[in-house]
This record gives sequence, structure tokens and C-alpha cells, in this order.
Amino acid sequence: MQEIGVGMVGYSFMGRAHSNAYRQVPFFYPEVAIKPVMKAICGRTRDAVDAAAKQMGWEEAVYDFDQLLDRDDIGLIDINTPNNVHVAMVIKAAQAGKHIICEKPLGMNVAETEAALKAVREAGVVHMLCHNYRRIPAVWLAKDMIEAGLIGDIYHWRATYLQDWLMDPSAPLFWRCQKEIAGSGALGDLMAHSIDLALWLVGDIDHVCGSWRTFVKQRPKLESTDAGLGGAGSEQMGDVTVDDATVALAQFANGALGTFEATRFAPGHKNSNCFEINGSKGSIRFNLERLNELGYYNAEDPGEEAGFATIIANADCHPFQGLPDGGPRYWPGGHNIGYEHTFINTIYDLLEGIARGESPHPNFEDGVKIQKVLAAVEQSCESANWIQV
Ligand code: SOE
Repeated sequence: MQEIGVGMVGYSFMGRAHSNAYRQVPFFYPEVAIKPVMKAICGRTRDAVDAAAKQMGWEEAVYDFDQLLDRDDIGLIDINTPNNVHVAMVIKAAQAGKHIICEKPLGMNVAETEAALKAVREAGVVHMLCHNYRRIPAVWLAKDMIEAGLIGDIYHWRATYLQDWLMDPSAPLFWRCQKEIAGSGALGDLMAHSIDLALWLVGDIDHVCGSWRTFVKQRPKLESTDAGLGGAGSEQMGDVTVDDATVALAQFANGALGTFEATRFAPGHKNSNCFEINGSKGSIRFNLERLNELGYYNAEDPGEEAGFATIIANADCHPFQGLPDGGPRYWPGGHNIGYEHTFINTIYDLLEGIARGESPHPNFEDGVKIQKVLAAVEQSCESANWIQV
């Protein structure tokens, strides 16, 4: 079997999720065209990278990104860093001829994402943006149902992405609270996922109108600038320069109307990523906290018993769930899968894309489109006007 060496940068939450996926792909996707080999993981803090390499199964730890690029045994670069360095790394990796997967959002602004797209096109490498929620079987099934015309003409898109992990005012001013590192707050971190799903499931967005708030305006500065949310805060306070919550209205090119809400200030909502689509023939609805389920209402169902049905989308017939020769890929139907499988499915599609020389969606072209919507929402929040995307 063909192999590809992987070099990863970043080793916290997303680094762990992606590392697990590289380990699991050959087990759950025995038919994968290219087997990933976990060559080296990179980060700045030596002890932490060494520990991560050991725990997650990487052959080596390195402390300088260029060390990944100089190696002939590494063909794929996986970027899981804070947002402000994504594009510089993408450009370097593309120029070194490496295939690339990058965590969302692709860049800090539209110009940056366009530069990333130009670099991968010029280098002719395969590129993918990690919006893992597309590859939940229930979400992919929703796409198949829309394509099959089961929902009819789409009238409404309604997305809420709600979390509550930043509500404590004593939580430190880590990088996700700083515009120069994160680009934006709930907008680029959470609404970016909903925008990706909306563009894919409903279509292009023409106009947006948004509003945002920062509820906790100052937070304790971190004692060490490299520390994350769990790091120790100092006595000194610093300004939060991103949104804690953003809402937006959207007009789609096909005539549908959309609403988006993204917040880190919704108590009780840990990672509640929901959407609902209403069309001329029915509705579908999804909630990440019940990710094996897809709600479906068929408007043509007769009788008093008509109502939303719950499809348990983990049988062999469902997307990503059956082996090519039959039988379950993960577990027999009814045995739930979880968050980590979204990354396994994503990395499988990336490896197949590399084998075919095609960039699986969402790729950096989608990344530019998503960034244009993010930028328009931001402009609208600043100007209190409707903005054309
Ligand atoms: C934090 O808000 C976060 O980890 C996001 O960065 C991810 O993209 C999202 O999937 C889960 O929440």
C-alpha cells in the first residue's frame, strides 16, 4: 500500500483530534488508497511537544516548522495552530510541495485566504480546510436528501452554534480573545462552521446583516503568553478585542432566508451546533449534541400522525457507515459514533483526494468563500448596514 508521511504543527485540542484520526483511518478504512505515517509533530514548547509526540504516537517531535518542510519523507502538512499563522504556514508548505490540511478559519481576512489559495494552486498541491461537521453521517445524509429533492425549494436556514466555556469573567485573556491572533471571536470560531454548512447545504449567500457584542470587555492577562485557557492569569487586566457573540441575517442567492447565531455565552450549551432547513416539501433539523440523529418532516405525509421523524443515521446504508463490500465500517447500526469519527471521515477523504490529485471540499476555494461571508458579517456589525458579500 502507498504511504504518505505526515507532519503536524500544533498539539492541543485539534492536534489531538487530527492525530487520533491518522491512527484510526487505516483501521476503519482498510480500503484507504494511501496510508498515513505519523512522522513528526511540531510545536514551540519542547517538553509539551515531546510529551504530545509520545502520547499521540508521532515518531518524532520537532520545534521548528521549517524542519517539517525540509524532509523528503513528509508529504502532508497538517496545521492546527492559532489562526494568525495559518496562511504563512500554508504558503511555505505549498512552496515546499507539500499537500495541506488546515484548521478553520483558513485566514484572518479575505486577502490572506486568497493568498493561501493562490499558493496551493501555483504549487499544484492538494488542499483541504478542516470543517469536520460536514462529515457527520447525519449531516451528509441531509445533503443527500436535499440533492434528491426531498426538501424541495429551500425557504429557511436557521443555525445556532452555542457554547458557554468563556462565561467566567476570571477566565484569562488567551489567544482566542485577541483579534490580532484569532481574527474574531465566536464569529470565526463558531459561526464559520455554520457558514460552511449553509454554503454547502443551501447555496451562496448574497447579503448579510449582523450584530455582535463583547460581554466581558477585560480579562486577566496570562502570565505566560504561550498558555491557553487553563493558563494562570496575572493581576493585570487586558482588553478583549473579539466578539463573545455574533448574530446575522442572510439572504441566499436562491431566495432562501437565513439566520445565524454564534455565542460563547449560552449557559448550559457545551457544544450545541444546530441547524434547521425548511423547504416546500419538508424540513430537516440537526443537533450536534445528538449527532447520530437527523430530524425529517415530510410535508406530504398524510394524517394526524404526521410529524418529525428521527432517522438514526448510523446504519450501514448511511454515509461513511458501510464498508464497500457490505457490513459496518464502525459498529452495527444503532451503536452510536461520536465526535472523533468526524475527523476520521475527514482525513480519509483527504487521503483519497491526495491519491486522486483532487482537493476534497471544503478546500481553500471554499475557505475564501467562507471568509468573504465572515468579512461581510464583520463589516455589517461595524457599520450597522446590510452588506453585499
Ligand atoms: C472552541 O470554541 C471549539 O473548539 C472550536 O474551535 C471548534 O472549531 C469547534 O468545533 C468546537 O469548539
